[in-house]
Amino acid sequence: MHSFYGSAVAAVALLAARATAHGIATAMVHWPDGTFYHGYDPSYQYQKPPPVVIGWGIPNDLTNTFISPSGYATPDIVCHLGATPAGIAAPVNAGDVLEIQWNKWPASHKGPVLDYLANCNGPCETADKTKLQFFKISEAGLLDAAKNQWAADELLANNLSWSVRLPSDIAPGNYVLRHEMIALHAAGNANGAQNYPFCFNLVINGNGTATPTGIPAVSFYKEKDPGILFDLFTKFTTYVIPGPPLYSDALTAAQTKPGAIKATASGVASYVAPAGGGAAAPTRAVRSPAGHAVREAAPAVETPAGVPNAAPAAPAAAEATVAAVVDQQPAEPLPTTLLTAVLKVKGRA
Ligand SMILES: *[C@@H]1O[C@H](CO)[C@@H](O)[C@H](O)[C@H]1NC(C)=O
Ligand SMILES: *[C@@H]1O[C@H](CO)[C@@H](O)[C@H](O)[C@H]1NC(C)=O
Ligand SMILES: [Cu+2]
Repeated sequence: MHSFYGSAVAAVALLAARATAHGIATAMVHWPDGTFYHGYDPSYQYQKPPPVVIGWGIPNDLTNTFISPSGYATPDIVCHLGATPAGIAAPVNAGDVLEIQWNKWPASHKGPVLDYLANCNGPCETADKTKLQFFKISEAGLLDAAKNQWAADELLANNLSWSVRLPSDIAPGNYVLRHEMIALHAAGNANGAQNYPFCFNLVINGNGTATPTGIPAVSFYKEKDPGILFDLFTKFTTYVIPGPPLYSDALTAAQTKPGAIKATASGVASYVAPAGGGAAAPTRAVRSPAGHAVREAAPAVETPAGVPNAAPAAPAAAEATVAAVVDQQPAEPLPTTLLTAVLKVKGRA
């Protein structure tokens, strides 16, 4: 009996250790605005109603687990275990910096940090994750071989945060940001690497036109890739970062300690193109003098034929959603140019 009891206690202790190990990317801060967005936490499923956040849902991830190489060809590698699309998106601009915040990360879990984007080509809230075509926008692996210093160490040193800059030339639209760490402490053995991918919905505004070629996440990695089957405990001088090549116009962001948050926001609905055509002209949340975010029409985009697409007015229901996104507002005057656009959308100019 005692031995049975003892092993049961050991099993519970092991489960507890598992649940407290590893980490989740739980939030995103948009710079230069300093706007904080909650990502997803598996505990949200017990709240009634569960919070709607920009992070993809992973209610099955109750042990804070990871995806192994044996799962690389399954949909779980896309946005983590059983992930479901986020219900809202963060409005950002091409070229902006997004700071991803993790809730914890063990120092033993050395490895690379990777970021990808995929255009949902429609609302991301109903995206089929197996159809998303991702292109890599940021990668960092072994930073200093002599010191055995990795991207994961830098993330830890910066208070569990990682900054990624969006390419400035990509076409506006609804995108999924896939942020991932790969822990290599067991990767010397087959099937030993641990992937921790997490996804966030973005509405990216801007004047870019690039539509980088992507691939499905199930095609990113193979069990025997040099950056996946890798012995962290032998002598090495280089590390080959796994996955597809970096997008040619990828930009870099400085890795810094988190800056002061200026506001907390929930997010906006993905832009929905009007029936009958018209290119996606997403909207952005801006701060109105009254302290509410309002929906601003994105600049008209020239079609190849030279016909500007009309920036459609936001539907009334979406306007109401957007008006509620920014919870706290610093009192700051709205620039005149934005104010004009806002008034136009509201039909007052
Ligand atoms: C797009 O171009 C307009 C006009 O030059 C500029 O005001 C705006 O800031 C640009 N948007 C982005 C996101 O760069
Ligand atoms: C680091 O993170 C902790 C916990 O989230 C927070 O309390 C602290 O203010 C952060 N420090 C900095 C410099 O951001
Ligand atoms: Cu772990």
